[in-house]
Formats: sequence, structure tokens, C-alpha cells
Amino acid sequence: MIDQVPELAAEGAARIAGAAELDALREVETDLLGKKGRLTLLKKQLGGLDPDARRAAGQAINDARATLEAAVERRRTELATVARSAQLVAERLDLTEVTEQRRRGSLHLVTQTWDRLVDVFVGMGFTVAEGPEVETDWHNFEALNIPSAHPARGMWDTLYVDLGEPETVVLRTHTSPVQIRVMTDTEPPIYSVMPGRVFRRDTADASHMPVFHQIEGLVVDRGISFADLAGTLEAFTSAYFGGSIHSRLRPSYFPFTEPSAEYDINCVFCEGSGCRTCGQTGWLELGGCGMVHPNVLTNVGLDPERWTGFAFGFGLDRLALMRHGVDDIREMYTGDVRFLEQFPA
Ligand code: FA5
Repeated sequence: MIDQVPELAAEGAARIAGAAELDALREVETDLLGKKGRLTLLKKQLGGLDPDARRAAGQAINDARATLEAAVERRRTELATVARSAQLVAERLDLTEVTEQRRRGSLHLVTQTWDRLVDVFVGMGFTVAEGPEVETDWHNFEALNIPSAHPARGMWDTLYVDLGEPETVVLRTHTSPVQIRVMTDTEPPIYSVMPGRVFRRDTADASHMPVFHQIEGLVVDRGISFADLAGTLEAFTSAYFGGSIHSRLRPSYFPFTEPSAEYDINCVFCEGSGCRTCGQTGWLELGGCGMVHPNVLTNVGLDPERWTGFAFGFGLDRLALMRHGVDDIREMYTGDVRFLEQFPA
């Protein structure tokens, strides 16, 4: 029986060395050294030997077990290292791999215009304020010197919101109600611009949309005159459109300013005598303006003897059209990427 031990040890060592994978090694280990393994079975036969032979055979079996166990451990370490390397290669992340770039969008032309206008006015020393798109009748009309029976209400095709008493809540028709909010919340001196979205029951055409944008301006201080208004708008015109475009003020009427004017700039599309955009006048209307009406100052608790001011309200979308040479406002709202891609930001 003792003769079988070296044979088994040699055969076992060869099988351990030949195991190509961890699973195969585990099988060899069980077959040789497991509870029902061949070396264990040999050990069980020791009882039938006489004491000297039993001691010698027992010693040989123990030596063989120790040798084989050490060989299994060595081989296991080798195979684990090989398996780990193979896994690393298989799962390696190639950080240099070139994939197709995701196409970047850009800011909408209206957003670009909004940001640019705010930049220009902030550069001129104005702060920025915003107000709600759903307004009270008080802020949108009453406080602006437009009482309910006033014929000037007809200047705006108002969209009323079905909330509270009839005709007390509106989708704001202009950004002028933000003037009221700023004057109510802030002590003069005030130098503020207020960009925002406005709503009117207007039919869309080349220069009108039912939802569009305005930027309001408000200055309230001591000794402000119409000359300050004209100078500010001319400075803005040069800063936004460049030195070759000029502004003019044309007498007009707004209930919340007195005197009032329309703000025009040179027609950027003008082709001389046949220009369709400006009706051959050479000028385009971009907004209204004027000196803040004393009634408006009184409505917000300011003393018109102490404070004077001017206000203006420009069509933001129309400013975008003029600056970028677009001749139909509807182009900006169709969502056609071929149009939008011309204005990357
Ligand atoms: C007003 O809305 C006044 N709140 C402006 C104002 C402010 C006057 C402060 C005095 C002092 P108006 O309704 O004219 O005024 O509109 C101002 C500008 O908004 C117009 O000149 C035009 O550029 C633009 N606008 C008016 N209606 C539309 C529309 N449907 N679509 C696009 N732009 C429009």
C-alpha cells in the first residue's frame, strides 16, 4: 500500500500542473485530497497494517498531502493571476476611443436678444427686474392711468383670465405693469429695465404675434427731463445696433406718459423708394416712450413735485428682427432649425 503513495503523489503533481483553469484544478483537488479523495481513501486503509508499517505509511501519506496541497495552492495563484489579466483585457475601457460628437443646440434668437439687451442696459447703469405674466387689472391698467371706462383700453386686445371677479386678472398686455411693481417696492432713484413675455389677441403677421416680448425701461430721479430720455435712447441705439443707426422720437399718446412718443430707428431693410418694410418712410417703429405721468407717480405713492422720470417699452422680438435682418417675425416661432441654425450662440 505504501508503494501506491509516491505513484499517487507523482500523478497528482502532474494533474495539478496540467490543470488549465480554476474549475479543472478544483476537480483535481477534490479527486485527490477531498473527503472521498484517493489520498483520504488510502489513509482509511492504514488500520489494516501493523504498527510500524502504519506509521511509515501514515507519514508518507501526510507528506504527500502536504506536497499536493502546496502544489494546488501555487497553481491556484497562477491560474487566478492569468484569469485576472484576461478579465482586465476584456473589460478595458478605451478612453482614447473617438465617438460621434453629440450635436450642440444653441440659445433661441429671442433669448440671445434678451441677454444682449440686458447686457447693454446693465452696461449703461440699469438694474434688471421681472414681474408676473398673469397680472391684476390694477397693475396692467388702473395704476397706469387707464381706468376701466377709458377708451385707451381699446389700444390693447386683452386676454382675460377666468379667475376671481370678471375682468380683474389678465395675461399682461405689456411689460409696463412691472414699472408699477418696481416703483411700489423700491425707493427712487430708480434706473431699471424689465424684460418679459406679453400677450395680446393679435393675429400673427409679418410684424405681429399674439405672444411676444417687450423690454421696459424706467428711470425715476430728481430733475429728469425729456432730453435725458432722448439721450438715453440714442446711446442705447448706437450700443445695440452700431453707430450707423440712429433713433428719432415722434409725438404719440400713452395714458401713462406725458408727453409721449414713438421710438423709431433708421430702416435697416430700406431699399430706397420701394421699401415694403418701412412704407418708404426710412424709419421703423420699435416702441413707445415718454415722461412718467404724474398720476402714475401718485398712484404708487410718489410725489410728482419731487420726482420725475421717463419710461420706454420696446418690442424685443422686433429689435431682434432689425438687428439680424429678418423680415418676418413668424420665422422666429416656427421652430425650423434651418432658420435657427443661422444664429448660433
Ligand atoms: C406699449 O406696449 C407700451 N407699454 C409701451 C410704453 C412703455 C410706452 C412705457 C410708454 C412708456 P405698444 O402697444 O405700442 O406700447 O407696444 C410697444 C412695442 O411692442 C411696439 O412698438 C412693437 O415694437 C411691439 N409690439 C406691439 N404689438 C406687437 C405684436 N403683436 N407682436 C410683436 N411686437 C409687438
